[in-house]
Amino acid sequence: MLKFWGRMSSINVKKVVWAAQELGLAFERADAGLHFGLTKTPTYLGMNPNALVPVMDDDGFVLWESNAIVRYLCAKHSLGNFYPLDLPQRFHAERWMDWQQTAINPAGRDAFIQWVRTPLEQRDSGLIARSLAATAPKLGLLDSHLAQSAFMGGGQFTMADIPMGCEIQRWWGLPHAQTPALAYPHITRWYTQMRARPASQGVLDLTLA
Ligand SMILES: N[C@@H](CCC(=O)N[C@@H](CS)C(=O)NCC(=O)O)C(=O)O
Repeated sequence: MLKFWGRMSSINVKKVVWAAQELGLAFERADAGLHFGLTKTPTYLGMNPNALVPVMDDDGFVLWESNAIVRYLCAKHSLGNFYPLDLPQRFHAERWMDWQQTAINPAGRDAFIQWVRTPLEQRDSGLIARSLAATAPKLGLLDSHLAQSAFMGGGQFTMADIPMGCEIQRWWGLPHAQTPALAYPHITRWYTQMRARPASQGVLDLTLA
């Protein structure tokens, strides 16, 4: 049985749930993290010593790191399709998954934490301003990429669309982003397609919490 631990308010849990739904897999999910707790129990720490969500258990194979879980599931169930076999195609997709984790996500993290997780009276507007400024060039770069490419990894949907779709779901949900279609038409075109995928329901249609 495929099982995930993690709350659906986490961007990283959203990725693995969307991947499993996209692949048509039967799975269970148990809430964990933030107010759900569980992540610091000995059993959970035995699965993920980082005390973070998500964790996956696939018939005894335990894995943490959301993008690694997405890669694993796509390689296991969609080799040559969501997980490209051609090496340049595969690493084109891999590169954008790494960029999501190491470039655009850290840039936008403070704005998200401040606006969504921090009470109004404790909010640091300087942190928000710096996070917005850091994210704008990344969104510009992403928009230019999607002007040339139908999907993140090329001409078809691959594993690389999943982490970025969850990233944009989070960014578009923040209070500053009322007119993204004007500023980022190509991200908007692509994200509209992601939202229309039946398997993204229950993930990209969630409101930020
Ligand atoms: N690089 C890790 C990051 C995991 C992570 O930071 N998870 C956050 C939620 S997005 C978390 O566990 N926060 C603490 C909590 O929910 O208790 C991954 O992609 O899986």
